[in-house]
Amino acid sequence: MISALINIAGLLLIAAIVWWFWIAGKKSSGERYQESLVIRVNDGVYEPDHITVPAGQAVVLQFLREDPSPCAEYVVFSDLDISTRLPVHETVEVKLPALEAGEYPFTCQMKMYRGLLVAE
Ligand SMILES: [Cu+2]
Repeated sequence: MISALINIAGLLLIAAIVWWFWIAGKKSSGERYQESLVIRVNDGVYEPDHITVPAGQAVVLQFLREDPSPCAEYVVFSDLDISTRLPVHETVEVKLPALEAGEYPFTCQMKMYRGLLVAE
């Protein structure tokens, strides 16, 4: 009986740890849009890769590509028909129209770099 309780406590502890790192880790990689936001493109990732913007309001994102790999040359918002070339070491503005609330993934042209824009 006592060992069963200890097992349950152990499982709860593991669940708490998984929850903490998974949820907390996901949140920490995100960023909320404020006036301007620079998204760095480097080493196969967008940083931040999870961006929250206000719905119903046009926003301008800035991308700074530091990765010379041709894979990173374009950033594509496929749901919005936006595809923008990113010259290396230049900050490029990507203007987004007012969006309905929802999720809008963005990727490189080969979908190896992945990010998520959330309008809310
Ligand atoms: Cu790519």
